[in-house]
Amino acid sequence: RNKHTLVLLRHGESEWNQQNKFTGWYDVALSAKGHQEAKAAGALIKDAGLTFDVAYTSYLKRAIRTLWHVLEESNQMYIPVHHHWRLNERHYGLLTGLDKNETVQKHGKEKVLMWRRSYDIPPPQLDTSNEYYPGHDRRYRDLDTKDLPLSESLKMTAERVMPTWRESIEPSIRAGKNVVIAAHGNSLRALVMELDGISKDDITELNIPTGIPLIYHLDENLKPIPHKDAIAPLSGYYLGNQDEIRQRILGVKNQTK
Ligand code: DG2
Repeated sequence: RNKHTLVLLRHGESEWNQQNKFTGWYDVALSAKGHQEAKAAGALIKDAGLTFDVAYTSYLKRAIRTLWHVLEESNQMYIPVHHHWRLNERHYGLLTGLDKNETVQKHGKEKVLMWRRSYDIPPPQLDTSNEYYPGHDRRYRDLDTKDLPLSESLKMTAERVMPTWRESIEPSIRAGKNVVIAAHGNSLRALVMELDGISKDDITELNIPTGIPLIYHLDENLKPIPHKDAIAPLSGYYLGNQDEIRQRILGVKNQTK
């Protein structure tokens, strides 16, 4: 029944993850720990014998660098890599650069949880004069203004992630290619929500840890085949020590206490 294997990977810890700041489209580097996590992910992929024909990643260097580490560690640096702005992290709007816990102190835990994890409530919007408005960044110069976010809910993120899935990634998988996607906490939440048919309620509970490969076995219709080590509501499973992975998932949740 297992026809295809798809590997999803949130980048290793970034400097702003480490400092507990909202990041979104800000192009922050990996922390020293993040580099190690990415290399460890590559070693796990190598040991599991996972091979890739093509890779997809975002326009942001924390995801790109993570992919490079994985491909280097697993001796697969030769494969084509496609960069898509559509795989970028959810844009955090006016929260970009703010400390997650200070934001809780200012606005309350409930509100911040809505901004971080609700399906359709976007964080407050920035305006086009804000330094974090993507229209100031050369790499987005070919985008329509309507595609340049001022802030994004998970729903809005899904609406711009899924065209890349349908038009580029899904056809590659159907053509028999082994695909790896290196992206972000929320762009991956949007993707697995669709893949696994996760409800708007259940998606609020889903937190994806940094630097841990998430493996999906798909049938011929690209429906995920639930794995015995899958952690609900996902059908895919994380490679590595399962206790440590559960701790790391909890760590993401507890960034806003
Ligand atoms: C984080 C996710 O994105 O933050 O934008 O701050 O995956 O690129 O580190 P990533 C950010 P939360 O939604 O988990 O607060």
